[in-house]
Amino acid sequence: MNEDLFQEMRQSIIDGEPERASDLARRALALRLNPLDAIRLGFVPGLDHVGARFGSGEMFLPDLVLAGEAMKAVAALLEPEIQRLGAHRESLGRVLLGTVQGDIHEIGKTLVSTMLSAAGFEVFDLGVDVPFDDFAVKARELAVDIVGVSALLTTTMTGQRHVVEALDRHGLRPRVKVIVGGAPVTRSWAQEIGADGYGEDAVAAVSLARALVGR
Ligand code: B1M
Repeated sequence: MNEDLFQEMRQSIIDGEPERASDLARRALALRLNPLDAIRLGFVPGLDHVGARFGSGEMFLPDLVLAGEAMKAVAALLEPEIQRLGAHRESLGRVLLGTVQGDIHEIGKTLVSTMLSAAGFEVFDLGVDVPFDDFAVKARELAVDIVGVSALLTTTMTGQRHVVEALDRHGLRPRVKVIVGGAPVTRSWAQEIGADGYGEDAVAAVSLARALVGR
């Protein structure tokens, strides 16, 4: 039965219909489906489909925009429930998060942010298109334990290296740990730029952050 619902979710993103997608997200909540399963198994496969078709020239920028809008509407509905499921935890540490300069992809980064706070981290989300130095300035100001840098484009993932360098220049390394993620990012890239780890998805980002603060 959930398979049919997941299929409808996937299609609502492919069709770029925020209201239909929101209705399906509400239905998932009413059915007490795990909101992360709805995201991972229902809605994200729709985004992946649109992304692949965009990459091969069969879908166009407006399709990408509409799919993104539909996904944002869904995330706004499901994220409070993800938070609620993880509420009541003690603070595990402070994390500063943002999508790197030049990059406005926010959906994955916001999911990572939600999961980290649900797991018990205090999260400061700088949003998207964050200048390299801002990560360092804010990391010092907020006395964070971890800086997380998201990048979705092969052209902007190089900015993750600049963030590591900015933290070095501000004398914050190695005390402040750096985690990187985003579709084009790999473990070997994280190693190459001197980051402390790479999260393949939001769940892996939480495990990594816990390991880095010794929890
Ligand atoms: Co863009 N886009 N986009 N886009 N977009 C991709 C990334 C692309 C792969 C599509 C494609 O061509 N197949 C392609 C990149 C190609 C490349 O560089 N190799 C691409 C392109 C080219 C572009 C533009 C350049 C298009 C143009 O203008 N010609 C443009 C760039 C704008 C810019 O940033 N400067 C652009 C714009 C957009 C929209 C604005 C329309 C929209 C974003 C809307 C928004 O965020 N508000 C959009 C979308 C929706 C996508 C796709 C379809 C979906 C991205 C997404 O939200 N995925 C994407 C194709 C794809 O990924 N299938 C694509 C769902 C999300 C849950 O996953 O973000 O991967 P993801 O996050 C995951 C993990 O990666 C990980 O955990 C998350 C949750 O599990 N993760 C972390 C992410 N950050 C992490 C940080 C961590 C740890 C883990 O630690 C800190």
